[in-house]
Amino acid sequence: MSSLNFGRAVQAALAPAAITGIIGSTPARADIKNYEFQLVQPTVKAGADGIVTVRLVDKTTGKAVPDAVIFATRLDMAPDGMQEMATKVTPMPGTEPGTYRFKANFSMAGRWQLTLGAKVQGETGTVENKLVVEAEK
Ligand SMILES: [Cu+2]
Repeated sequence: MSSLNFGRAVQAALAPAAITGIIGSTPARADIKNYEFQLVQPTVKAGADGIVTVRLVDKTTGKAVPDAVIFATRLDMAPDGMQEMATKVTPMPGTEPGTYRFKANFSMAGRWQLTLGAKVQGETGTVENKLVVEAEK
């Protein structure tokens, strides 16, 4: 084996570890890691009918991704040390393709963590994101 080939073999062996180790990396091929949820607005009005809007984005194209199946949601105040302070999340119809809206009772001002799991059409695996939204009085 020439030294060049040996170098390639080592690179190939290390590649998967390198990809999982770098947060936000964008491998060239289609990959579920290329998708992420982003908050449309970082704040929400505290109260019973707070609406959080998120956009699912394909980071390789910057485009919003419609028709994802949201299968897991949790909203709690973990960012302010109140993990046990969780509230029900109700999905609402989106206002435009690629955006997803949720209604919840933001009973306390402060930082709330929205955990989302989703399946994207045509991709294996799941998108999992935690977003922090600030409830303001
Ligand atoms: Cu709280």
